[in-house]
Amino acid sequence: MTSVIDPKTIGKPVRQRRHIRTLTGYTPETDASGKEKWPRGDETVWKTNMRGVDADVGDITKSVVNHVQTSLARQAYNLDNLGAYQAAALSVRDNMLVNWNETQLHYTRKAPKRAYYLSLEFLMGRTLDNALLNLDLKSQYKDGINQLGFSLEDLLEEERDAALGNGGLGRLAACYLDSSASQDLPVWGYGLRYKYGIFQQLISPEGNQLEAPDPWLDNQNPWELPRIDVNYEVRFYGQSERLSEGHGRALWTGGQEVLAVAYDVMIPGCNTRNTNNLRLWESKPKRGFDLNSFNAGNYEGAVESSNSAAAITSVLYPNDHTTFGKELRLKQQYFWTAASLADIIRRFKNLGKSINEFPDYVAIQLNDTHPTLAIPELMRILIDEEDLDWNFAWQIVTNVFFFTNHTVLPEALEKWPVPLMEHILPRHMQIIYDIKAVSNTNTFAARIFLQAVEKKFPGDRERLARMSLIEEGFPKQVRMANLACIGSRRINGVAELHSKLVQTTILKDFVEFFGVSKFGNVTNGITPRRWLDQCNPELSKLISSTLKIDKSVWLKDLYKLKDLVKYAADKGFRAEWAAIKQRNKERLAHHIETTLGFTVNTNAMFDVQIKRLHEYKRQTLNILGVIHRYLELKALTPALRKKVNPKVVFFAGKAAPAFFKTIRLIVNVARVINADPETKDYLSLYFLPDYSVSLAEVLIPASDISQHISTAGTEASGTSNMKFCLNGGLLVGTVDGANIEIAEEVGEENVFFFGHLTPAVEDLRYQHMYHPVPVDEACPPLANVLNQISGGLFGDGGVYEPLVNTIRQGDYYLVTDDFDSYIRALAMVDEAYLDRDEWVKKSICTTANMGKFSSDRAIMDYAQEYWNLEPIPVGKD
Ligand code: 26V
Repeated sequence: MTSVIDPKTIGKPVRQRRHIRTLTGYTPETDASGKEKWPRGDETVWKTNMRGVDADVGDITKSVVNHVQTSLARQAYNLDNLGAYQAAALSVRDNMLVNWNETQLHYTRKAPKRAYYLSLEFLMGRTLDNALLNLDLKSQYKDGINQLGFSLEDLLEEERDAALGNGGLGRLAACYLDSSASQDLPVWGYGLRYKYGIFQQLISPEGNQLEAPDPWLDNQNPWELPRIDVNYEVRFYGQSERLSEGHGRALWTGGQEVLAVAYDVMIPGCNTRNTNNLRLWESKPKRGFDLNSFNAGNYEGAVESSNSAAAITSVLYPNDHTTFGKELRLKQQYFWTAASLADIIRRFKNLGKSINEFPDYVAIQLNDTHPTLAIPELMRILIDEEDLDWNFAWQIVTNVFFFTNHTVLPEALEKWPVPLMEHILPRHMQIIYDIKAVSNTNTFAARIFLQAVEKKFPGDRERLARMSLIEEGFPKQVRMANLACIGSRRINGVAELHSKLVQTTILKDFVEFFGVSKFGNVTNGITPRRWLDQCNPELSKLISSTLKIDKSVWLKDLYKLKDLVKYAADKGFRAEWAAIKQRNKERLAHHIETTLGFTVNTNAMFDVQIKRLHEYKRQTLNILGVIHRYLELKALTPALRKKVNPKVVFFAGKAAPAFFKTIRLIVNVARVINADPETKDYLSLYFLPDYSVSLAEVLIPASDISQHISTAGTEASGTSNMKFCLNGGLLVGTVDGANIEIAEEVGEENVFFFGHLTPAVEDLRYQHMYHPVPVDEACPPLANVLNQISGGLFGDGGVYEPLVNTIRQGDYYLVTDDFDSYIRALAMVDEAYLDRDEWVKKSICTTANMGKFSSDRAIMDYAQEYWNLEPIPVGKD
């Protein structure tokens, strides 16, 4: 580790010195005496708001100037890009507010069934550009901002990403919010307002990952609306005393009470006035301060209790092993589910309906097991507060919740130690034991649980143990996936293969018990607004002009892209398509040059792997492949080398400590090969630090080929694969997750598949265990690569010994078994790329066939097959 960080090497964007300027192009009106009259707030509210048709450039400049002077309290002649961004954002927010208010009023009046998406992560990225596009106001703002002497492009760069997520699961939640609003569905998101999002990643000159906090709220956040008046008390610890025999009411008292305060984030739909809500909770001490302790002279105690309340929403946990068993993480989960449920119930009660109608008006989607405590929490409310009978309460609960599983990796399944649960949530632990034990002859017993299982599968003790909510051991643990499964109406996986695996592995016993109809699949999707129109505006324009349809139409019916197939035969169209890809590569190269100081060869094929680092995602396979390519290039004569396709390989992704070495290897391989005069024109490599949604928006449109190379059966879906394909990038990948369905849609001839299939994986692992074959025999080219690393070609080989030895010994994720096939697939990519005309045809056909992967399709699947929800368009009746 080093403490000396050279910004040029590690590539943190070096902030330019603030450039103070004057707002130009805006001449204030003058009154009769010649005094300047600056715009007031009430003059800057739009008259008509439907997609901003009436918002002309004059309105916009007025509104921005007004915000500079009032909301920011700054002078028009004293403004930098950050101030101008904030004023522009506040002005766009005014626009959204009108629609948002109208939408909420409309939903209240119509009283439809609503769905709530409970997710501990919402990886939103930046908002300004997305809001401008969804409101159809981008060109007006571009002109308005220009008139004021600034550039919209510069202002967009001022915004910090809202990075309240780890990766795919959080970004999926953000795409689903965009689609819910765009499809006019009454859906709200509920999450936490972390003070610090996912850590910022720095790479030291030695190639070590360094982490820094992400203080994303340091600059005022213009996109959130604090709702100090919307707050709930949440209890932790204390005692729970049963008030009756059996499974009746209990009284939970004492402990710590924390306040949950709401912050609302508006979610504008595309080409609609529907603007939904994402409600994020912040924790606060119930009383600013514990007065009792303070008065007793225990000042530290008073501060401690207020700190411990605020700590609950202070930081997003990385989703690696360090998360498990952490008291604060459990408190986060309960704090968030309790506040969200209280809010949902309050809204339902305002309808004046009886509580047994709750499932007719409310559907709650559990995004992974993180919000599973909502199940015992709703039981607690119905039994202890609403005084319902246990069976009746259970019937309501099991008709309200829906559960999405996002991984079948056993080590990723959440479990909570029983002693910790008993300590923090004593009442919920009682309820969980009640769910486990209840057995009478009514509806509940007919369905669940152990006695009912026993009845269906008499004597099958192992099955009983597997299905139990409590895993035996020291300590005993609560299995959250089992609880989510029995407490939900339906359960789904996120891609066809993954959903099958869920049903045949981790939840097999439950499928046999409940029947298969309770289990389904909703293949993930991505929003084409952000992942095509916003990140690749030139391609979006070309598509609209070619298809001769307004983008607002095809962006909401992505199957319309299919008509592009016929243009693949058109030479002129292909040339335009290729030129856009080239300009996107140059845009990426420019970004890298200005942030990292590296000059990237834009005449090369761009090969990208961007995702969290994990053994199962096999970034190691990729870097070992790069080394193999380098060694082959070195072995060629200069004349033969000239015939090789130049390639630039990009990596980006944040890592848990267990995978720091992989980053270090990538950075040090880059150092060697980028400096090798013999090969650097043919192969170069970059690790881009601090992967984020915004970086993905620059990388994805520039990619020719991207890598989705998880061991078969381990990546539930993947969603970046969809983003690359939508932007005309091809895939090299394993037969895993959504790769399979992408190939079904775009044609297998357009995907470079390799590797063993899912059913073979278990057998291979068995063979490794009982009939190990040394890597020199199993795969000589790989053995050569490993020997070069150990031999010190990329610096001290000893550093990489653990990583290299894992592979030498036949690793669990089968790098050795798939290496040959991987190298062959990459050779096929090279060959295909040589015929550029054919390549561009493949690229066009890929984009054209991505209709299925719109998150609009996915969200409508949930609405129809799970939640039973109808669109409620604003202003259409
Ligand atoms: C978490 C952990 C934590 C412990 C170590 C191993 C491990 C492996 C995976 C995970 C991820 C858990 C849930 C998750 O984020 N799943 C991702 O969800 C995406 C959206 O459905 C999907 O596209 C990704 O394939 C899936 O990994």
